[in-house]
Parts: sequence; structure tokens; C-alpha cells
Amino acid sequence: MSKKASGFPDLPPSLKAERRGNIAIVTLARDEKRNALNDTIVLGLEALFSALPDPIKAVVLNGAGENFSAGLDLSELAEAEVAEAVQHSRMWHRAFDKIEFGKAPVVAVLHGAVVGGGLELAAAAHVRVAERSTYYALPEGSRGIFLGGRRTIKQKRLIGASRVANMMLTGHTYSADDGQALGLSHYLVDNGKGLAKAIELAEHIATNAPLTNFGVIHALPRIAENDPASGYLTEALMAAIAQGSDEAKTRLKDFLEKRGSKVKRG
Ligand code: 1HE
Repeated sequence: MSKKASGFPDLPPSLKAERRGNIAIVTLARDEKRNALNDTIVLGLEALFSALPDPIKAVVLNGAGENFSAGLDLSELAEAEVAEAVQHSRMWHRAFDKIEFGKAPVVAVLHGAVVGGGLELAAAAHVRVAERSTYYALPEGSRGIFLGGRRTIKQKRLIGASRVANMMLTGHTYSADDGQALGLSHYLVDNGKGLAKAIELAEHIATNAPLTNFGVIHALPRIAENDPASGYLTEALMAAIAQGSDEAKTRLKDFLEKRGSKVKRG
């Protein structure tokens, strides 16, 4: 995809990206279909997160209108053959991998429906801010389909396979409060306050040492999945790489010479 003056690749009208300093604000802009994720949006996300401009150090991902996302665009799979459906699922895997294992940490703003593939998209982000209107559901059972966007793995880690099974089998919906207690969101805020909170968090993330952010995105989840011996080795290597950087040396010296910030009470 060609790049525009903004540095972002050309995107479809249903996906918007704007720069705000070194933050990108990415918006699912398909409110008329409740931000249902069709191939155009999923491919747009893949293109965008594959080619974030260099100055971007953190991304805020949100949805236009009253909902984050109603999940998979059901009209697109209605006629698909088995082979097409496999490729479709693999396309989602590819696109969401670019988000989760990309160049910059992603903060998602959740509100209204966070459903099916919309929950999968939210799960690909590194930090989630939920407004009180948020609700979470996996209606695959009633649609006759199955998880297709990495949730089998990812949501098992987030909320456990047994909760995923219950949501799919019974259509159980979790509220914003439930989601906060379960760890689906990290922050719970009043309606209309999510974007500002996410921007504040993204601006903080953008000030971190780049190698620490890299380690959190790329090393931390792999360490957690490694067998313990390999995990410890990966952790030691990542720690040494981060600590050995000039950036770390400067920041440590700044603190020791009373120029660095202090940790604030929660
Ligand atoms: C859609 C979709 C969609 C809305 N695909 N078109 N996801 C679902 O099973 C959720 C299905 N959607 C809903 O249950 C409801 O739309 C909502 C609760 C999210 C919102 O309700 P509401 O009353 O605000 O909106 P609406 O009137 O239902 O929808 C507005 C329009 O969006 C309408 O189209 P219109 O042409 O009649 O105006 C809807 O058809 C359309 N729309 N959601 C297509 N999902 C990789 S595996 C992933 C597997 C999954 O994601 S399964 C979950 C699928």
C-alpha cells in the first residue's frame, strides 16, 4: 500500500488513522454496521499495523458510535466454502498478530458491544480501557460458527478456557464491571471518558524506553509460554539487552543523580 503525507498507508473509509504527536489514534469507522469487521477493515488493520510510521510510539484503538465492534461481518461468511473459511481465519490471525506483536503498544477503548471478533480485536491490544456501557459476548454458538480469530489461544490466557466455553455455549454476556473483575479491562471509566484516558495512557507509554516497550510486546508473552528454563534464558537475554542500551544507562544515571521521576502512589 502507498503511504500518504501522514505516513500512514492508504486506508479504506471504514478505518481512520490520525497522528497526535507520537501517538496514532485509529478508529473503526463503520458505525452503520456497528463496526462489524469485514475483510476490508481486517486487511486495513494489517496494512496499518505492518507499516506504522517511525515517530509513532503508541496507538489508541477505538470504535465510532455506540459500540467498539459487533465482531465478524456475518454477511461475508454466509456463503463461504470450507477452504475460503480457513483462509479467512488465517487472514485474521495475520492481521491481529501485526497488532499484538507490532511496533508500538496498543491501548483499546471499549464501549457498547465488544462481541465475537470484536472481543478478539480488543484482546490483541496491550491495555484495555472500558467505559461503563461495555458488554462482552461470544455469540458464535447461536450463529453456528466457531472462534476464528486467535481467541481459542488468546482468550484462554485472558479469562480461561472454561469461561470462553460458557460464553459460547450459553450466550452469557459479561458486563463492564464483570470484565474489569475478570481482567478483560485494565481501567473502567465513565461513559465518554475512555478516549481521553486511553490517550493519557498512550502518551505515558510513548515516554518509556523503546527497548522496554519492545520487551513487553515481544518477549513477555513468549517468556510466559516457554518452558521455565527457556523462559528464564529469554528473560535474562532481554533484560541484558535493555539494560545495556545507552537509553537505560542515561535513565538510571538520571535517577541516581536526582533528575529522574519518582514512582507515584496508586
Ligand atoms: C452487522 C453485524 C455483524 C450488526 N455482521 N452486520 N457478531 C454478532 O453475532 C453480533 C451481531 N450484532 C448484534 O447482535 C447487534 O447488531 C448489536 C447488539 C451489536 C447492536 O445492536 P443494534 O440494535 O445497535 O444494531 P442493529 O440494528 O442490530 O445493527 C445495525 C446494522 O448493523 C444492521 O444492518 P442494517 O443494514 O439492517 O442497518 C445489522 O445487520 C448490522 N450488523 N452487527 C454484519 N456482526 C473470526 S471469528 C469471529 C466470530 C464472530 O465475530 S461471531 C460474532 C458475530
